Amino acid sequence: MGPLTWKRLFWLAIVILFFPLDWMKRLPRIHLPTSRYDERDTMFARLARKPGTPHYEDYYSRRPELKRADDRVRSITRLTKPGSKHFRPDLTLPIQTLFKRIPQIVIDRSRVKLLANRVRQAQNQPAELSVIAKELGAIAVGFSTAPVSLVYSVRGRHDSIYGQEITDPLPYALVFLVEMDHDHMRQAPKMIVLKESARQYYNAALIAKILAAVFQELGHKASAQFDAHYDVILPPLAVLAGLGELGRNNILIADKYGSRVRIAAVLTDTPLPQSQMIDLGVEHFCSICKKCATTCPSHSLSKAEKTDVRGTQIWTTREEKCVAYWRTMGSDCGICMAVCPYSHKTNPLHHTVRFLIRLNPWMRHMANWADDLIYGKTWKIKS
Ligand code: B12
Ligand code: SF4
Ligand code: SF4
Repeated sequence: MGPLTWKRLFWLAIVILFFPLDWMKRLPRIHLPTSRYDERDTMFARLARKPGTPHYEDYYSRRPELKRADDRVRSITRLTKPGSKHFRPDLTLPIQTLFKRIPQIVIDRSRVKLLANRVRQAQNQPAELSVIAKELGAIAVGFSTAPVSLVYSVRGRHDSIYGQEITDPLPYALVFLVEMDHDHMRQAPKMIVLKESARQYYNAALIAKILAAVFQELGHKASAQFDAHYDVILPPLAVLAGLGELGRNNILIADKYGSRVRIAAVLTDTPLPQSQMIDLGVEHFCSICKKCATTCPSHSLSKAEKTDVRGTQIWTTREEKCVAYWRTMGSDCGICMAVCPYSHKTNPLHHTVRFLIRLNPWMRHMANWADDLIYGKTWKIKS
C-alpha cells in the first residue's frame, strides 16, 4: 500500500460514491393505517360545505374546532375568481371548462368493446391492461390490493353523497400516473399551474373511465377514481402498487418523474397481481434535502421527523395554510411538486442521477449539494 496521494484519494471518492451500497437492501415495508379516514375531513370536502345549509351545520357541530380556520379560508377569493395575486382572466374559462367537463366525460362504447376484446384474447391480461393504459396516456401503471384502511369510511365531497358510508369497497386496484408538464410546473404558483392541473385531471379521468368501462365490459365491477370522485387515498395506494415512495412533501415521488405526477385508479373486484414496491432512496434523501419544507411559502410542510398518524408514519401537511395560500395566489401552487429534486425534467442525465441515488447513500449527499448549487436553495419562479 503506497502513500495517500490526491490521485488515490480521488479514486477512493469515486469508489465510495458509485459503489452500489444499497443494492442488497431489503425492499421497503409500510405500515398501513389502523383506522379509516372520513372524507368529510379532507380540506376540499370541508370547503364544499356552504354556510347556512344542514350539512354545514352538521359538519361543524361534529368538528367545531375546524370552523374558524375553514371560514377564514372561505373568506379568501375562490380560485378562478378575480382578486388573487396571479389571476389571469384569459385562463379562467379554459380552467373552468376543463373542471366542468370532467364528471361529464362520456366514453365511446365501441372503443371500449374493442379494448375489452384485446384484454379477453391476451395471454397476460394485466399486462395488456397496462399496455392499454399507456396507449391512453398513462406514464406508469401498477397493481395492488386496495386495503380497506385506505378507503374513506364516509363520503363527503359532494352534498348529494354527504354522510354515505362506504361498505364493501372493491378489493383490487389498477393505479396509474399522468405527467404534469415540467415547464408549466416551473411557473408555480402562477395560474398556469392550475390550468395544467385541470388538464391532467381531465386526462387522468378519461383514462380511468375508459379502463373502468373495459373491466365492466368484461363482466366485473369497477369504479373509476378521479378528480373529486374518490373512495380511496391515492398516494399510499400508488406506493403499494410499486409506483414510487411517499416524500416529505406528503405526496408520491414516482420513479423517473418525481412528484410531478397526478394519480388516478380503477377499483375492481377482478383479482389483479400485486406489483412489487420500489425503493428510490426517498426515505434517506428526504432526511437530507428538506427543500419542499423550506421553500413552501405557507410553511405547511414539516422539517421535523415523521409522526405517527392513524398508526402510520408520515410527514404532515397543514392543509388550511396550504389552501389559504392557493386562494391568495389564485392557483393550486404546486411548488412542493416542482421544487423536489426528483421532479426535474425527464432526460438521460436526471435519470442517471436518480439511478445512482437509489443505490448509494453518499451519492444522495452529493446530489443534494449539486442540486442546491445548480437549481438554488430557494424556489425561483420561471417567467
Ligand atoms: C385533500 C387533498 C389535499 C389537501 C390535503 C393534502 C394532503 N396531503 O392530504 C390539500 C388541499 C392541502 C392538498 C394539496 C395538494 N395536493 Co392534494 N389531494 C387531496 C386528496 C383529494 C385527498 C387526500 C386525503 O385524503 N388527505 C387527507 C389525509 C389522508 O391526509 P394525510 O393524513 O396527510 O395523508 C397524506 C399522506 O400522508 C398519504 N398517506 C395517508 N395515509 C398513508 C399511509 C401510508 C402507509 C403512506 C405511505 C401514505 C399515507 O396520503 C395523504 C395524501 O398524500 C388527494 C386525492 C386522493 N384521493 O388521494 C389529492 C392529492 C393527494 N393531491 C395532490 C396534489 C398534487 C396536491 C398539491 C401539490 C396541489 C397541486 N398543485 O396539485 C398540494 C400538495 C400538498 C401537500 N404537500 O400535501 C395529488 C398528489 C399526486 C402525487 N404526486 O402524489 C393527489 C393524489 C391528487 C391526484 N389525483 O393526483 N391536497
Ligand atoms: S424536496 Fe427533498 S425533502 Fe421534499 S420530497 Fe423532494 S426529496 Fe424529499
Ligand atoms: S402546494 Fe404550495 S402551499 Fe401547499 S404545501 Fe405545496 S408548496 Fe406549500
